[in-house]
Parts: sequence; structure tokens; C-alpha cells
Amino acid sequence: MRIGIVCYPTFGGSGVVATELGKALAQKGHQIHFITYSQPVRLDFFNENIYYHEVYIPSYPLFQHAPYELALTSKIVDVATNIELDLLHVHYAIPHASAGILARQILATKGIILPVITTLHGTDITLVGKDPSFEPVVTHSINLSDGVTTVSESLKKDTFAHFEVTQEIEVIPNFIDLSKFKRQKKEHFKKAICPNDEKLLIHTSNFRKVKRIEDVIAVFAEVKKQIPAKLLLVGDGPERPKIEQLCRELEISRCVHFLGKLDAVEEVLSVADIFLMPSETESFGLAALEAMACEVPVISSNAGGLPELNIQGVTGFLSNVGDVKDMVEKTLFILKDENLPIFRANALARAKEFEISKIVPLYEGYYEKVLERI
Ligand code: GMT
Repeated sequence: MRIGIVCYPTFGGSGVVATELGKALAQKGHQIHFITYSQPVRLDFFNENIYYHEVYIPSYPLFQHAPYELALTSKIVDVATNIELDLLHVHYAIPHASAGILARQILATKGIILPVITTLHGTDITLVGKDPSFEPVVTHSINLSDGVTTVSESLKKDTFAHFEVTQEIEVIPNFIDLSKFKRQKKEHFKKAICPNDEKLLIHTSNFRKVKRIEDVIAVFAEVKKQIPAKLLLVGDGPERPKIEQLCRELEISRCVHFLGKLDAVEEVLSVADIFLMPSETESFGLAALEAMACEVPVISSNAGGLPELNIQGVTGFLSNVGDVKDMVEKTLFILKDENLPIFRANALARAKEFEISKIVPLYEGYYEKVLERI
């Protein structure tokens, strides 16, 4: 198949899923055309089946906000016309789904059929999408898509709850490449950070409010009172200055390492003992899956799709959002010498259920189902 993929090219959930899916489909012989405003972060190699089409957004003094959606729509029309795409797969509803639908309409006037599949990822539904500023467009784009998928049952439920959806939704969970995400021997790194064999807690995210990083800090501060421990914070975003200040106030700055955005996050996950994800909402929790693949048990909230990934008392524990006390107790329990190896093994076993080779065929099957309907 010749497949167009529209996504955000940045670090972070939906862009990573879209890029990894495209790479896996290309390896299976499909021709993949990424359409986005810059080279996707994980697309830094050559593959004969992968093409990249940059969306150019002309500036003009009249525009206070550059009309990205229109430039993207025009690019989709251009690519679909010249490449004869079999389908377009857009990741994240805003503004990719509506751009895809408009492009499909324009192409139809030229006699070109372009089926559009929309994958909803989380905040496009639970936070941003349901805002009245976007809701009518998101509803329309979902209902007019030729196929719609969500990354968890929970997100499917949220979509029906927040929007008047008349469209069927297929759940296809996120996935992990276990050949990349695996526990590696990084003893020198562990020794440098934890010279006295401290326990190592880790959190990776885009440092947005929804991640509740203040809970990560609160959990760590309490754990550290009871056992020697260090904390690694990977990623960056708007909450970082506030979190740095909080660490200073709690006088734990020397035990908290801000590592910024990292390409090879699996290398630091490889030395961690516990992954913390206390999010307010989380449609799937890809970062937690990456940790589990590196044999790191997860302490998470029970929001959104997290219970579909993290299994209570098996791969880690789930607490109510904001229940720091419970998260501290559960963290200390897992860190006991007799428990940690069991939780580590369980986390890896669970991650194997989301191996990329198991999930990509679900997308291929879904593409075929949608194309048959048209
Ligand atoms: O806020 C983020 O974590 C980024 C966001 C995205 O769309 O890039 O992540 C969402 O999509 C990921 C991939 O499907 C999911 O694993 C995340 O759970 C989801 N984030 C939220 O729901 C907050």
C-alpha cells in the first residue's frame, strides 16, 4: 500500500507512535509518505520505502497565526495527487483530522479517492479537543473519517462521552519495539549517579501540568526520607521552572537530575528501579510501556488507560490521582530486595504483549477493512 502519515514530528506520544508505525510498515514493504512540518524526531535514517514531504507555511504580515492547517491540507492534496496514495492515516485529531477531511473533499472534485483514517491519542480528546474552541470541528472530523481508532478502551469511552460520535471506533493499543527498548548494561552510568547504591526513581514526560510532576517530587521526597534514593527527570516543558523551584524548597536538588530531552531514553531507563507516572489523565501511557520494556516497574495513577497497561500488584501499582501517600507505600514495597526482581520480570512480560510485531498487523488489517468498505 502507499500510505500517507500525518503527525506531529516532535518528541512525545502521538508523533513517536506514528513514526514507529510508519517505519514498521515500510519494513513490511509498504510505501510510507510522512507529511509534516519538519523531519520526525525518530526518522533519522535512510529507508527506500520512506518519503518525507515537508509542509511549508508561508508567512505574511497579515497573519498573526500562520494557517498551518491550510498549508497541510494543500500538501496532502499535492502528495495524494502525485503519489496516488491508497489511504491517509492522521495521528492526533487537531488539526490533522480536519485537514485530512478537507483534502479528501478537494481530491474528490478531481475524481481522486483518498480514504482518511484518524487515530485519536489522548489530549486531542480529553483536554484540548473537548474545549468549545475545537469541539465542533473535532466531532465533525471524527464522524467524517473513513475509520477511527483509539489507543485504549478508556479513550474510546471518553470519545463517546465528550463528543456526539456516530462513527464506530476500533481500539488498537500502542506498541513497543523490544529490540530498541531493552535493559542494557549501563553500570558505569548507574555508578556515576548512585555511587552509594541508592535506589533510582525515574520520570519521563513533556513536563505539562497533566503529568502532575509535583506528585513525582512529593513521592521522591518521602521515599528519600526512608531509603537512600535519587531521581532522574527526563524531558522538558512548561512545568520545569516550577519543579526546579519545588526541589530547592524541599532541599532535594542535589538528588534530582534534570536530563532534558534524550534520544536514547532506553539507556537511562536501563538503570532505573521505579518509573513514576502520576498523571491527571493518560490515554495509554507509552512512556510507562517503554519503562516496562526496560524491566522497570511502574507506580502510576489509575487515570484513563493506565489500568489497561499497568497491572495492580503485578507490574507495579496504581493509586488514585494525587494519592501521594499510597504511591510512597507502594514504591517502598516494590523496592524491597525480595520484590524488585519479581516486579521487573512481570513488567517485561507485560511489555511483550505490546510488541510491535503483534500490533502492526492490527493496523494493516484495519486498513484493509476500511478500504473494503469504500
Ligand atoms: O501529553 C502527552 O503525553 C503527549 C500526547 C501526544 O499525543 O503526543 O500523548 C498522548 O498520546 C500517547 C500516544 O498514544 C499516549 O501514550 C499518552 O498517554 C497520551 N497522553 C495523554 O493522554 C495525556
